[in-house]
Amino acid sequence: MQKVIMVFVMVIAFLLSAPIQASAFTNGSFESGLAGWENYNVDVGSWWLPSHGSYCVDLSGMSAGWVRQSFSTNPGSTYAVSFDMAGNMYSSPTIKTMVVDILDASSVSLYSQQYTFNTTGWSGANASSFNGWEYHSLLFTATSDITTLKFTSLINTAYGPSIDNVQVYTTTIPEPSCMFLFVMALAVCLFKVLSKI
Ligand SMILES: [Ca+2]
Repeated sequence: MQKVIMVFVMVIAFLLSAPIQASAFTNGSFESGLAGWENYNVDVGSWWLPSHGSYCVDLSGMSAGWVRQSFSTNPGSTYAVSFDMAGNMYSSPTIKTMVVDILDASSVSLYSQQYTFNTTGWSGANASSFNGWEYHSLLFTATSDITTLKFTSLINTAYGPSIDNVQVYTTTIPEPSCMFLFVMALAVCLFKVLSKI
């Protein structure tokens, strides 16, 4: 029986340690510029050290801008979103603010939250060695087959909040076919273990 428990623990540990990237979400690190993102009045660059790869986004081009991306989701499934936030440290305001919105296919809000980043201690003088990125994560449950993730700057200057390394993961096993295969594999595994007890 201990072996059976061990197998269950290993399977659960595997599922928890292997989140599945949402397949339709793309270019979350902005390494391909703004490909895949609808956008308004933002800049892609490397004015400070990005958190991932060579590029990040300043959400205030000349004034407050935004980026958004729509991706496939399974209604009822829960997803995790993670991103890194910083701010344009070359000029005021010191506190950079943005809103993260998640909208379903009918533009109904599934999530809306304000985030801030304090640029104190950072400036153009030390931007090339910047390591102050702050990691954030959130969960939402999809209600339609298309969901939109949007980042909106609330800083109406050319020195706005910055994001990089946006990722969207499924946290459940949404496909019935996947679940069937998983259960079958688990059954075979258990049968082999039980046959040796
Ligand atoms: Ca990047």
